Amino acid sequence: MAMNSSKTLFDSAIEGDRRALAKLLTIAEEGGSIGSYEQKPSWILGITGPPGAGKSTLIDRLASNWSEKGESIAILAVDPSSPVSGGALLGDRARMVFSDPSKIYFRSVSSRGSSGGISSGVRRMVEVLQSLGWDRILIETVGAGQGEFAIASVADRVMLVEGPDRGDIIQAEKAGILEIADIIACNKSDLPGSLESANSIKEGLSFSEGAPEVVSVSALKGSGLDDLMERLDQITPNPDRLLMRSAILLDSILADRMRSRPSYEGAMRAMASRTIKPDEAADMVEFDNGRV
Ligand SMILES: Nc1nc2c(ncn2[C@@H]2O[C@H](COP(=O)(O)OP(=O)(O)OP(=O)(O)O)[C@@H](O)[C@H]2O)c(=O)[nH]1
Ligand SMILES: [Mg+2]
Repeated sequence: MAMNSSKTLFDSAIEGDRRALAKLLTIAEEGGSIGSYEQKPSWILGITGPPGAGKSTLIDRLASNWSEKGESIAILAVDPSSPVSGGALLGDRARMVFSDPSKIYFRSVSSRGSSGGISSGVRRMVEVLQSLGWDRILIETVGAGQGEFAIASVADRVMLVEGPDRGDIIQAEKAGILEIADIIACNKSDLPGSLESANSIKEGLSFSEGAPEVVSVSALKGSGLDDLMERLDQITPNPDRLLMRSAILLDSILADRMRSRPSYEGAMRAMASRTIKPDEAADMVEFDNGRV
């Protein structure tokens, strides 16, 4: 029994046993208890953006560069095997072979499997990685919906990765991701349309106070990375963004808790059958000892 206890797994993981680490993360992801350990200070970056923008390629570059400086990097990639992104997971694994394996850990996080919602699963996994003393923890999520924002908001800084020809789109999305991102990396600067995209994003942001920084990079060619790394280390928390991210994460935790209440299903069905009004359905969801 002792072999399977969290304490033993924790000790093994801290000694560099990757299977123990993987098991520990699975326990955390599924909502199990891993005991309470001291959370060492880590640097946590959320990376989000549209499919194929180059998030994984950029993460791999950054992780390689940081590991060369002796830092340890753990990467949590949320659902990289979604239908849209196809074989990205295999790509990620193949690329990781070239990096120093003792300093870099890659783990994909399924959008199912975590109890109480993905953002809670990711949050618990991050806590495990923090306790084990990983220097930098990176969280990759695809897309730009509330769910992805919540996952990225687990981090204490957020980078949006964009590709070429996105200037107009991102201006239209202003009220979303731009309110939570500290920095925007306009990737694929080696391709036509990328600089225009960066300029158009910058233009769109020029009137907003405390707007995120915009940096042009090419993850493929490696250009602009030193600048990006420097800026990433200099991000100072913007109070409005911190508030916004906290609200998004809190909403997501509360929503996940509500959905797990036994009375939720009945309320939802009653509302769908139009026998009661939405507010009445909401009233049907029962709280537990005054808690959501
Ligand atoms: N030309 C060019 N291609 C790039 C660059 N960065 C990434 N790519 C290519 O873009 C494609 C998608 O890259 P990924 O790193 O998998 O993108 P991603 O954002 O992680 O994709 P998903 O996880 O599927 O959303 C791959 O074919 C990369 O080789 C770049 O800087 N320039
Ligand atoms: Mg990816």
